[in-house]
Amino acid sequence: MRVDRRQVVLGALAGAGFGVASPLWAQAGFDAWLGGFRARARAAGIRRATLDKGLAGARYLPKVIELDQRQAEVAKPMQDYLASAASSARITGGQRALHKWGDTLGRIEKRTGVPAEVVVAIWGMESSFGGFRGSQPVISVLATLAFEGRRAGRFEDELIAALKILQKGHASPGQMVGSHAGAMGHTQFMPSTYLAHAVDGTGDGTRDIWGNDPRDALASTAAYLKALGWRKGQPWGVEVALPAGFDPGLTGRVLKRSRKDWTGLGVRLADGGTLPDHGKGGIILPAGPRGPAFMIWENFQVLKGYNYADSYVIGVGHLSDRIAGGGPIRSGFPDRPWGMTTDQRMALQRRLNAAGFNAGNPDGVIGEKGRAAIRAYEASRGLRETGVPSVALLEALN
Ligand SMILES: [Ca+2]
Repeated sequence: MRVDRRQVVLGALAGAGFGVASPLWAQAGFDAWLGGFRARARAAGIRRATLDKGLAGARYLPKVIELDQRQAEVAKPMQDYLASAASSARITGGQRALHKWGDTLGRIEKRTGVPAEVVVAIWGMESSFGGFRGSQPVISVLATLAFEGRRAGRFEDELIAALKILQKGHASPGQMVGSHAGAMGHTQFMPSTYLAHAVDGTGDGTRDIWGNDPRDALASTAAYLKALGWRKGQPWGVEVALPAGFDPGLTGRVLKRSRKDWTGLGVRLADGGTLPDHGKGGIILPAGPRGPAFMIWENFQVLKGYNYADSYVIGVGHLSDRIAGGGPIRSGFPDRPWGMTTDQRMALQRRLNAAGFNAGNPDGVIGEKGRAAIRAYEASRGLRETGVPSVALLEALN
């Protein structure tokens, strides 16, 4: 209903002679949308005074929509992504942060079981250790995305959550700055995450994730991971070596086996050591069978709660290992993951989507979602379920 009303308003404005791409046209539609939003926010428990204060300076931000649409484009190759996620500057910055905030992080780790280096790695990925927390007015960002973004409903909920933060007095509208996607503070919390999981790490009664002091944000990050089910003592994942001739159809996040079974299949740690025992785990091949292989357990999924992309989780995990003194990933990366060009991988994702198997955004990265789609396709055709992308599969889907 919300979308329909918006389209009616926009349609009327377009008919009145406003150009489709005109900022004036968008601003007028946005202002009309805000009127309807106020009523829905009131119904969700936001007081009139909060709305007056919170929405006073709200404006349409065309750049936010431009960046939101750009996210859907081709993803970076995994090795480039990891080189930037765990750059030498970021590893050094993480080690410095670990030293500087060691006492705080130690207390946080004791309380939540989340290792200091994992919290610091997220801090590094999200804001370069507080250096880039974002300077966009979050209310306007969220209102723009709720008005016109790809996931309008989700962002309207986030806008209401942001207004609740104001209403509860946690922040002023001026303090609530963040990214072009509405994420706030040192570890880029969305407003709903803040409301559900932010904690006071300094003991002064505030939950300030925005200010220069990172302690509330760091404590909140660990509290969030704990709430998502973080298991103390379990790594995010470990790099493993697969024996020659290993069947890639045995890999995939959901295909879990015991340490004994994997060891029996010839799987070892990448450095040749024996596998650790953290219960049943799966093996993922983020760049296909000729690239690195990682064994993962529950904490991999916990980190996906922060950002669903496998590449993000591997980036945070690997950065945390490096900050703690670990070495680089041992395996090289293939030029063509799964033996396919980027265009072929994107075409495969599009064809799977068109055939009704959700392979996700066709960005050329066939991760666990794409592999699940392939397994579902194979099952529907009575084929052996491998989840393995290939040119032959691409052609079969034509
Ligand atoms: Ca505080």
